[in-house]
Amino acid sequence: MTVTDLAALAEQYAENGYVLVKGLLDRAEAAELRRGAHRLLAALDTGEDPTWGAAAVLAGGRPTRIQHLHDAQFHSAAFSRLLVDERFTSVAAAVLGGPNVQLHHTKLFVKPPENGSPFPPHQDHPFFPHTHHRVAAAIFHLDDAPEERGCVRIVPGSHRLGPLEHVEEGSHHLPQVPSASALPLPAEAGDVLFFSYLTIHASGVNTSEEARTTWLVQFRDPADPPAVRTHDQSLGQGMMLAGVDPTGRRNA
Ligand SMILES: O=C(O)CCC(=O)C(=O)O
Repeated sequence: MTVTDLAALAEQYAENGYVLVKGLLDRAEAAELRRGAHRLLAALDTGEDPTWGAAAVLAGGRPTRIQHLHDAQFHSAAFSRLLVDERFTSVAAAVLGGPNVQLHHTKLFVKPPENGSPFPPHQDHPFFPHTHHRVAAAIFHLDDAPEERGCVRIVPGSHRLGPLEHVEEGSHHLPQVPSASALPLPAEAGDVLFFSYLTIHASGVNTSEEARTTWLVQFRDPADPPAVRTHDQSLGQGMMLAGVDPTGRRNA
């Protein structure tokens, strides 16, 4: 990626609160990671279903389900390599607006076919608030995510609203924001969606016959301290993915 490309991506991110980077990984790499992701989930899935309580309304009252795994990079080196892959870290640094990128946490998601759980509209901010809001997510698409597979939806520009009051019913969400008002962002295997933790986002039910597989990486500027210590249990939190931590703060 050239410096000009990175500057253009950073500009889109600053304007809209997100940027979808097409083909950051090639399809063969995404397919290999997808196989690894499904192997990990088959071996390590605890059976715990992280479907949010408020998801049922979006699914018309039907039961839905989703599989997840924290810290895939502690189980497979392919995911560790991805965390420091320059194709990813160069964009991560560009959207944060500085050279330093620090890991917050990761989560592998598989939305199974036919009834894969949706996510209600929310910002990620209330889950792990930081002082300067220089925190962002990257969703690696390991298979195609058209709208019928429950792709991510975004409210463009909503990061400019700042932190919003969320309703907490098991999880923080924004019942006043209809999911249909968020823009669907269909993606292909290898695409990576970057968005601010202040950007309102959601995702739909997977009603298709294929699973939707994604790897979510949350990262931050190391100079942005947590406003509240939450989410500290994530393995590897504080690991530097690009640049250095100029603060000398101990993260462990
Ligand atoms: O992967 C998705 O469908 C959305 C996940 C999400 O919004 C989250 O984990 O905060």
